[in-house]
Amino acid sequence: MSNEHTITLHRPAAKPAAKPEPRWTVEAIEELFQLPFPELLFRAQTVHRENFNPNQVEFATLLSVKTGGCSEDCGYCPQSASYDTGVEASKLMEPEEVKAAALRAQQAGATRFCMGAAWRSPKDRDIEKVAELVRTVKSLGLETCATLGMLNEGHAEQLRDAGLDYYNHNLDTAPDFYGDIITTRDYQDRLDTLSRVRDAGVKVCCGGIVGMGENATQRAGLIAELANLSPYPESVPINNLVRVEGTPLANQAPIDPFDFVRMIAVARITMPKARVRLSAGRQQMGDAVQALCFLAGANSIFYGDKLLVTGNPDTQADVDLLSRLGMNPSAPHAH
Ligand code: SAM
Ligand code: DTB
Ligand code: SF4
Repeated sequence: MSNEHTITLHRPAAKPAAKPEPRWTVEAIEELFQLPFPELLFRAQTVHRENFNPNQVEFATLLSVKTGGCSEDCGYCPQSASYDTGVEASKLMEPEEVKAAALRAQQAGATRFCMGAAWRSPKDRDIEKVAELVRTVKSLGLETCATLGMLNEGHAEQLRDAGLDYYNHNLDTAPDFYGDIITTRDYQDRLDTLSRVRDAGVKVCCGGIVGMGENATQRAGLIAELANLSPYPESVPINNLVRVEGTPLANQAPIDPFDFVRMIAVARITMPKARVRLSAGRQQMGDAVQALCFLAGANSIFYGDKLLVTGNPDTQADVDLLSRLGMNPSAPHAH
């Protein structure tokens, strides 16, 4: 017979378990999308104000450091070698040219500089060269971001050691719609690169595109994938499809602008501390819809007259827009 008074269990003091982040179901996210517009925006604004100054927007400038000729077949992309879009393939830019562009962006007021390359996956020697570009941009005091395709073992660490702050790698759409848009890689390939980036301690920039023919559940499905990454991305770019002649999605019907605003609001509610970036598609959007996006919680834009190969509002138009709204660009971070 055991004596409960004499048996003492000496367990080590339990470590407080890390609080798991709540998981979002696709259904719960669909319910957010179905809220009346004023209710949804109120909720998004409440979350935004708990986490950010709602009057500030971050300016990030993009530069295509290696353009066109990509071996992937992403149906939205003007840089895929599979489509005739008139984009000429070029080699990787030299550090001096990139430095000059980064300086111009900084002088115009950008605080983050993002370098994009039309690669499926960079080779070891490409990573060495991009690491040099990262060192150059970082030395100017800018935040650095790169988007180079799928990374292999060790690549994220090399970029981190060169001073890379963020890696952009988008999930683009819901898992069940992915195969309709891209056939040369699968969703798991994307998730694998995202884990490599996370494990290397580089911050994650990951979002997607709306307006590719996805249905409402698939839009919620993309948000669920993003919000359930643990932790969720620090930056979430929401792109409105830029319809480029020659790509399979060139004739896709544009979405209702209010649905785009809803996407921003739902990203804000489900990822409260992330920078939600109003990304591609601003040139086609108009000032009033952009202002609604800021009210819905977007607090970052791509700043500069070009995205990677397509157009973007010119810098003066953005400065004027923020000024008309009584808003400000975020101040550069202390380095
Ligand atoms: N090749 C790398 C990759 O795909 O990860 C990096 C560059 S790629 C151009 C970066 C992202 O741009 C894509 O993931 C996609 O979300 C976005 N993008 C490309 N073409 C677009 C378009 N026409 N409209 C909106 N977003 C687009
Ligand atoms: C992101 O989500 N959008 C940017 C950035 N990340 C690299 C790219 C948008 C590209 C739009 C079409 C083009 O100019 O190629
Ligand atoms: Fe290549 Fe990136 Fe364009 Fe896809 S999105 S075709 S991977 S450059």
